[in-house]
Amino acid sequence: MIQIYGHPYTRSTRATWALEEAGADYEFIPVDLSRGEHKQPEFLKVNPGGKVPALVDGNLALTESAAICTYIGEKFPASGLVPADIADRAHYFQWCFFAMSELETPLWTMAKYTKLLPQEHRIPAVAETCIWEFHRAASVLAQHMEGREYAVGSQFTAADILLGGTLNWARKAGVKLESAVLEAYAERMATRPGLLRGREKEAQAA
Ligand SMILES: N[C@@H](CCC(=O)N[C@@H](CS)C(=O)NCC(=O)O)C(=O)O
Repeated sequence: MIQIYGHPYTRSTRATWALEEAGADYEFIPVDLSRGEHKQPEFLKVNPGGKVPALVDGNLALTESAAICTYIGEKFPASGLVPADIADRAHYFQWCFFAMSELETPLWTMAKYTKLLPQEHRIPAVAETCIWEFHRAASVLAQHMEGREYAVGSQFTAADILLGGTLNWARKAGVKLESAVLEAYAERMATRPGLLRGREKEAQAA
């Protein structure tokens, strides 16, 4: 059975969300970040990088939430999480890479430099630039999402997990989306039953 190592309300929810959308059986193994369990030898054997999520499926150990969601989509093709059509799949990768590089990076940089890095490495003043950069990327997505339900083709894919999850991260961090189209998309993603079930599973195990 697939195992997901993670912590509630982190990027591991992308993995549990994808598994719930696929209707897959899986075990959620809590790694308590607040107690430093991600830096303990037991977890470092699973992910030497010391970060969640990590997926284990038999002999396969995999890290990076976008790669994990894509693996789940390919393991369960009926889920449609990764499109079968080659052109749709090309766009799927385009939007996954966009989510991880253009959209997420400014939020992650802001979080690290304002509260996560050791005090001596923080530079709170970068927050303003990060928000500006986030809006620059979000406006590209807003233009793309005009008149669309999902980011790729006409059905939900794991690209929506990465994009929708990141937009909701912004909202939670108090960064306004400044687009009615993106607000509606983020809300549709935030209320997906698969996401709510994934969160529930993480909360129960933690
Ligand atoms: N690019 C990685 C980032 C993973 C990551 O930074 N995870 C955070 C939780 S959301 C973590 O484990 N942080 C612990 C640490 O950096 O010490 C992914 O998308 O999976």
